[in-house]
Amino acid sequence: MASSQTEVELAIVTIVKCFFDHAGKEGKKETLSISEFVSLSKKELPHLMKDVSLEEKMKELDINQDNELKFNEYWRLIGELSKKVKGEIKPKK
Ligand SMILES: [Ca+2]
Ligand SMILES: [Ca+2]
Repeated sequence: MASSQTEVELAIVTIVKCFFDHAGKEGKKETLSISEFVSLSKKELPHLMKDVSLEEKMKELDINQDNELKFNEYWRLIGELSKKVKGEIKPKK
């Protein structure tokens, strides 16, 4: 990747890489099992996910109920967490 990437571009790359790094640990390489989801949440999102029941969140995100999270299912979590962060950041006046 080019070194001229902006902070925001790098943040997006990091989010995508984070998914595949964890998804590749066991079973299907392109989806997160419950244990991969738990380790991703604990390792990469410890502050944002600290009050969240990971088993319930997994069920909520797993739209097709196959006990695996595809990228588009994981992506909804990023959307939710972004809203949570947005609530904590006040816009400049
Ligand atoms: Ca996997
Ligand atoms: Ca699924």
